[in-house]
Amino acid sequence: MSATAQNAETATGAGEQELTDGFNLIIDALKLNSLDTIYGVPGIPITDFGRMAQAAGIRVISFRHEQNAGYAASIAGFLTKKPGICLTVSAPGFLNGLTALAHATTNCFPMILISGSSEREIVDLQQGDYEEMDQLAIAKPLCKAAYRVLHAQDIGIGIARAIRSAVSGRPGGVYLDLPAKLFGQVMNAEAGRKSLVKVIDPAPAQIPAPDAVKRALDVLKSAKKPLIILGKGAAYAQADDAIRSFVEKSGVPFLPMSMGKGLLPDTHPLCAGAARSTVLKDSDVVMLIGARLNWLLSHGKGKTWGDAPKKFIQIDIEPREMDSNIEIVAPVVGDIGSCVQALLDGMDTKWPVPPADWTGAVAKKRDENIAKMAPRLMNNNSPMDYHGALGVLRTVIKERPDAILVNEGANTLDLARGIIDIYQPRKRIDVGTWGVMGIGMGYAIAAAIETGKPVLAVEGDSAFGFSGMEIETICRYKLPVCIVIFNNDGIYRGTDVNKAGDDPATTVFVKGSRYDRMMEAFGGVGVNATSPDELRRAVNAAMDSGKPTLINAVIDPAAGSESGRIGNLNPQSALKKK
Ligand code: ADP
Ligand code: TZD
Ligand code: MG
Repeated sequence: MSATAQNAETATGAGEQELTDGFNLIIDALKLNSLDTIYGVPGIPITDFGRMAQAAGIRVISFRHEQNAGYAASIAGFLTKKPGICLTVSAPGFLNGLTALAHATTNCFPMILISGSSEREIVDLQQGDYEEMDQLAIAKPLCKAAYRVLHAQDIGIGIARAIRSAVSGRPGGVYLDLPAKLFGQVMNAEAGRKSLVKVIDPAPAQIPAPDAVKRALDVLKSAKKPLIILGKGAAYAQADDAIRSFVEKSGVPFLPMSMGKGLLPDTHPLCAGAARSTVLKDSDVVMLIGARLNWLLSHGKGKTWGDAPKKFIQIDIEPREMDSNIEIVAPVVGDIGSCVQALLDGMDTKWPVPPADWTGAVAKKRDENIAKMAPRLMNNNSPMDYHGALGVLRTVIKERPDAILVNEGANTLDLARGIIDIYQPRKRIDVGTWGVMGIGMGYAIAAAIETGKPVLAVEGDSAFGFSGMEIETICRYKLPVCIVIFNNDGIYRGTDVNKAGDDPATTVFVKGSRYDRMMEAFGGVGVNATSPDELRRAVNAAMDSGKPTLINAVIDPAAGSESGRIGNLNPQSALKKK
């Protein structure tokens, strides 16, 4: 029974017309479009909405802070290609959700932030309503689109517009403003039903121009040292088979960006992940598939890319991405599924594999680097260093390739990205384009809810602190999440000393903290692990049992380096005393 019909039974007496209201229409509109999960925090004016949505069969996951609910919604969008829904209360709740909405937009994840808001008449005259704020105006510059619905009969269209805006073209965040009065507005139920819209083909295929495909293939064919870069747009596209066939048929080495890992396994013979600096420097033709030439790829220029002249081919759904940083000689605009299929179709059966001296040199460099790293990953030092601990987690994921890895921190992020191989698409989710701390628990919760797979969250102790309270949420919903905190007593390192006074240095935390005991407070499993052997036992037990678990992995406070791999981005004072 639809929520409308359910409600109508109680709302109507004999002879009266059947009625519905804003609450029920929003629920019916979401369900009609298979939006069956909401991440949020309740309160005025959406408390009853959450209850009614839950009663109507929508999964409503209640968080402790909206930012985490928002990050959950954003990654739900990435994992499912449907907009993730985040629900917040007015003003402060809305603002707490806004960081995640901006994050979704920046990362090209489809998400809809639905927020209750105060009454328009009072807000617009600035008369001091409860949680007064002109939310629509504030959301606008931070998202792809922002809409407000004032009348119950417009709810269907409002939600349809929000869905289309989130998932069509380049995906992103959408804001939907629902003033308190809307929820209680009553209308004829039949008219209400007719006003709802089931969005047909919300993200229409965007077929690339044949000329563009031919141009790209010509440039690729001419290459002596080609490279393919797979970004998170390629992972999002869910064109996994086509991408794999294309890479294998072309014979071109590929470099996965962080969340592009696993599209082809990191252990694939064409993977150049462990030869990153070599392939960026020495390649002559680079094909970008769903990856932007932003800071993560040094904007396509400078030392990272070496002196040899390079040609870039780029596949992206967003035409304005082309030439954003440097010249793209072969832009292919369209959705990745259609583009890669068109490229495959355009490759003749005798497509030439790249020269063996190039693919051989890449493979040699990769194998050397992997061999160099191997002994460090097997050390059993106590306290642990990053390599010893990550060597253990690398094996855990190798043995459980369908688990989802969540990862944030600085050293904890950079080293885990390089060390933990990923074997399947969309199994690694992390800080993304902004390098934001705080995605951890929201991502872990959404990954467990959306996929039903076990989740391993590898967290710096600082990174974890941004969303740590959500371990209660993980325990409450009994989610199969194992959190490993790389506890090095601080940000980057736990060894800084403030020489100017008694306050602790700005980057250090309480020494010897026991994060595992936080988990026990909520009925989860907490383990303190001081050696790789202990860590291995604890993670395996957690992954086998599916019980919410937090492992405090004690890491040598001196093991890390400032800002992990991106210390070079820190500005330096010329006046600083040594
Ligand atoms: P990474 O951080 O992994 O390098 P980016 O977030 O920089 O990846 O780039 C992702 C790119 O993928 C964006 O430019 C976005 O427009 C593009 N994109 C996302 N989804 C699709 C799709 N379905 N088809 C084509 N391009 C897409
Ligand atoms: N705030 C937000 C929202 N995002 C950020 N990226 C930062 C602050 C700055 N920052 C980093 O870039 S990494 C990091 C911070 C605070 C934490 C690093 O410490 P960690 O990891 O304990 O998580 P390691 O292993 O100690 O390096
Ligand atoms: Mg740390």
